[in-house]
Amino acid sequence: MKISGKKISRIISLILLLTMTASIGATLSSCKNKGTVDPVDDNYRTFYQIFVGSFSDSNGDGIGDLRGIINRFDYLNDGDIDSGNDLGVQGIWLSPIFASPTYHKYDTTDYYNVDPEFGTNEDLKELIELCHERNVKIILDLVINHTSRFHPWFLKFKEARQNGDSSNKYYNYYSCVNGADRDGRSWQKILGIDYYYECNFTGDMPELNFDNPKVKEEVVNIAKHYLDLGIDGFRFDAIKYIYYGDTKRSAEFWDWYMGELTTYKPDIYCVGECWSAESEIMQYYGALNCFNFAMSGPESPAAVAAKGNGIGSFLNYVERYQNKVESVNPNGMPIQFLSNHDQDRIAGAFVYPEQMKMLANLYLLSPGSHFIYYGEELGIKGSRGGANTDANRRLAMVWGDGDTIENPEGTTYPDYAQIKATVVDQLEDESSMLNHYSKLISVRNKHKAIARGDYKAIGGPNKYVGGFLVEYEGEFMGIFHNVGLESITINLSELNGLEGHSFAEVLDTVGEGSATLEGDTLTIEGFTTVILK
Ligand code: ACG
Ligand code: CA
Repeated sequence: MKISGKKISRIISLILLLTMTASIGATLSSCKNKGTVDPVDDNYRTFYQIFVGSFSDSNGDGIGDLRGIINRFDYLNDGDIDSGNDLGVQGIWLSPIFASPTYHKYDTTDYYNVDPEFGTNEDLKELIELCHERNVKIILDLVINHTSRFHPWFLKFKEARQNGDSSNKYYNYYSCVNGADRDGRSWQKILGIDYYYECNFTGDMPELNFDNPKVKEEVVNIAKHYLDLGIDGFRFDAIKYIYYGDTKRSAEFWDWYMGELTTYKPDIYCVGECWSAESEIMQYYGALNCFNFAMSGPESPAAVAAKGNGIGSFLNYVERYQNKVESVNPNGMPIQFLSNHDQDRIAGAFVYPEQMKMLANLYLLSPGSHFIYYGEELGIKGSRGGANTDANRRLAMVWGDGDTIENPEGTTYPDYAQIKATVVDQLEDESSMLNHYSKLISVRNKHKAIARGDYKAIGGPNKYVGGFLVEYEGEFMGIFHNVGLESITINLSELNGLEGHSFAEVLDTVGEGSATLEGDTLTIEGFTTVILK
């Protein structure tokens, strides 16, 4: 059971301050007795990443919008955990929704208004309400490192610089240096003067100056505004760019920022995007959970295993990564995903759907909180291709029921290469990818240990088979995968690491085949995962 650590202790100290009496132990147990939701425990959810403009269109302009998400909510979560008719996700991440000149909206001109293409602030409120009725968390993509170059702050900043008006409030809003002081970061000249503004993405994305207390106040206010509205947390964009090249200072910023936000609302769900090596990612884990990029993409240990090239490194990786995260932050958890809007879609890396399903088993039946990129559950494809455009990674959802959603501008991915089986088709086909994902998520939800337990890797008798001994609240569970084609029979008592443990029953199987347990003899068919108690 993981209860110690920062977040809980913040709440506890709050309660302690209020009562000035109870001991920590007593406070914790009284929380539990009242059935209060433990905020750390409640964050082990399966999220769905929605690239809003490509998901569902409600008004016929071909662009996905918030009402489109509202209309499609039953698909995501129909509020009935046992219905089996929905995907059953318990959280959604919306790609940026604020006013912006681009289709992806990672460059905002107004942090306080939904882009008209996506709807209105009222639509957002309605969506938040709907989420909460269904116990679904909703987190927003918050891009605070940079704004659009058309943001009023930037226009005023530029003008103040050009006029040499250092008393202007906006003069120091953006990261800016004299021509001679430029370093290895990217800088863009301000017309007519010898000042350059920082822009590590493109000149259209000027970077804010976090040495300026007013800017820090702005970004706190933005987050608080959405927390007040009922937003449950954020996916923070580009966290390493706050002080680009200086991880220590960037991490200090996130410590401070998360401190401000969790003081305001203790139970927020936040995840940071630091697309870097593990050693750098870990430096942010004191402040917040971060995406595990190493588990994504076609060469990850999970993908290697699903392709039939050996499951061993995957097993060891999962155990090691979980330990690593928890050693940095006892309340931390891995955040797993297969591909996002910046990567070629993972389904394109697999020829056989069975392998893609196996990959889904491997990552969704692992510890932490998980993000499914919209359409991944259908096997949607999309890659940058020769035109080198990210739009190809953000293709229209394949509903198959007349949704007017279209591909984003700039798309070059050929229609013939897209999957043919739509949501409508897949709902009816018991063996579809969609039904596989739906079952997987329900299995994950049913057994709390899968997301929350401590994982110990258990190698199998050959390179296709292996799993984990998972410990949670003093009980043990077994998760075993067979990523090969052939059925296999194992004597569990002979596996290294399982000494002294025996299992009594099969709790669930997910995959192409079935599994049986008789005494210590476990038989798993090919492309199948079994969960044992
Ligand atoms: C975020 C958003 C993205 C958005 C922006 C800008 C940032 O998700 O949609 O783009 O607001 C870098 C940044 C990320 C950024 C991606 C797109 N993502 O760090 O924050 O670019 C290397 C670099 C990474 C880099 C990555 C991809 O280190 O920094 O990500 O390459 O370019 C191993 C290594 C790892 C290495 C990888 C891949 O894993 O450990 O370090 O990563 O291999 O080589 C928006 C739009 C875009 C538009 C842009 C201007 O969405 O379409 O182009 O704005
Ligand atoms: Ca629309």
